Amino acid sequence: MTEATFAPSRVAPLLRSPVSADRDRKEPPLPSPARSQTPPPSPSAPARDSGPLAAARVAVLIPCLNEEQTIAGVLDDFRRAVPGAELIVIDNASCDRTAEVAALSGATVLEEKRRGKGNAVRKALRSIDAEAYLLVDGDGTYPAGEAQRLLRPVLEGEADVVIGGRLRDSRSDFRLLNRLGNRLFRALVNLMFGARVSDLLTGYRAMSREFVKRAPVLSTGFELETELTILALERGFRTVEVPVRLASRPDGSRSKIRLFGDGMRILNAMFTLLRDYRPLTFFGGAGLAAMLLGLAPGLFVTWEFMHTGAVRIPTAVLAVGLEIVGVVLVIAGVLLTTLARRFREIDYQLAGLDAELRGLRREAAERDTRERR
Ligand SMILES: Nc1nc2c(ncn2[C@@H]2O[C@H](COP(=O)(O)OP(=O)(O)O)[C@@H](O)[C@H]2O)c(=O)[nH]1
Ligand SMILES: [Mg+2]
Repeated sequence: MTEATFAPSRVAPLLRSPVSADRDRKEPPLPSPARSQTPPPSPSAPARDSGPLAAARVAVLIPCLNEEQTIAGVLDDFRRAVPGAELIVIDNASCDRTAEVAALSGATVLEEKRRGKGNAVRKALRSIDAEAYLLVDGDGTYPAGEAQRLLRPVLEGEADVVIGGRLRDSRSDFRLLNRLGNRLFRALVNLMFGARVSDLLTGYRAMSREFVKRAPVLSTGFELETELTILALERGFRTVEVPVRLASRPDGSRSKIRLFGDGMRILNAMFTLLRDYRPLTFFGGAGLAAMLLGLAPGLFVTWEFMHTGAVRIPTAVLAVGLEIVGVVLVIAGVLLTTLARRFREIDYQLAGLDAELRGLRREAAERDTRERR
């Protein structure tokens, strides 16, 4: 990996919540020993563990469904762009010869029975051990030439997630509807989570071992990218973005994303993650809305009672009902926030234990090697 392949000035940190504010830096710093010694729980500790279990330094993960036409070219490009990387194609029983072509091109082919990009990627994330992971489509639309720029901040311990953002580069070949959808979802996520993501749905991203092993990816389909982005931000992983240029699929190759079905999945994933990671925003927001809604009938019956002495019972009941629902929702939000915090503490402690265990394993392996010599 050479210095020339990386342009730090074009890396945009996604500054956001106070959780990650101290980790996001405008100037990507040089890797410093002090940072690599950051005690764990910090998910930001560079993934430099190359103990006995660590296999490859870089794993390129390529989920594929019927990409026979492009997969060989993608594999060639990435083999050249990231020499020595392990190339993994995850196939979901494609109807064409994707798996065969991939194997002939020297990739490790993983089979996943359950359809869906999320299922395929999760299988690879769980079973492959590497220091850095590069996720990319098998359709040849992402430039392999940018792979080093995405991987470098991860390998140097400067970032846990590097997003290849397609929207900043106006030359990107992006269908209008996709661009609009992406913009809408991006605006929603930025609003709901206080983030500054420029491309939520990109399929090109580099991830550290720490992120892959610690972020619970539960998506089954195309909501995967949304989940990966929100998990990185909400769990305080250092996330940066580098612009990449998207190419178009060659003639005869088809995108698997369905505008409506997958759009709904993505929207659903966003609200589910908001509910789980920001319960006060989710329930508190709904509660506040109910209370504001209840104000109209409430003020009306009060005004009427003061002027005529009469009370419309149904309107009064509606007002009181909405206020009670509102208060209950806010209380739920407060309780769930406390609970979520408790879980974060447990997660923090588990991260500490995990790092300690890895340290012990590394020491044992080093001792073994010394004794054998
Ligand atoms: N294994 C697997 N890969 C999939 C599935 N659906 C999509 N992919 C792959 O995920 C990547 C992204 O899908 P694509 O159709 O390019 O979506 P787009 O980039 O949003 O148009 C491609 O490499 C697809 O072949 C699936 O169900 N299983
Ligand atoms: Mg694609």
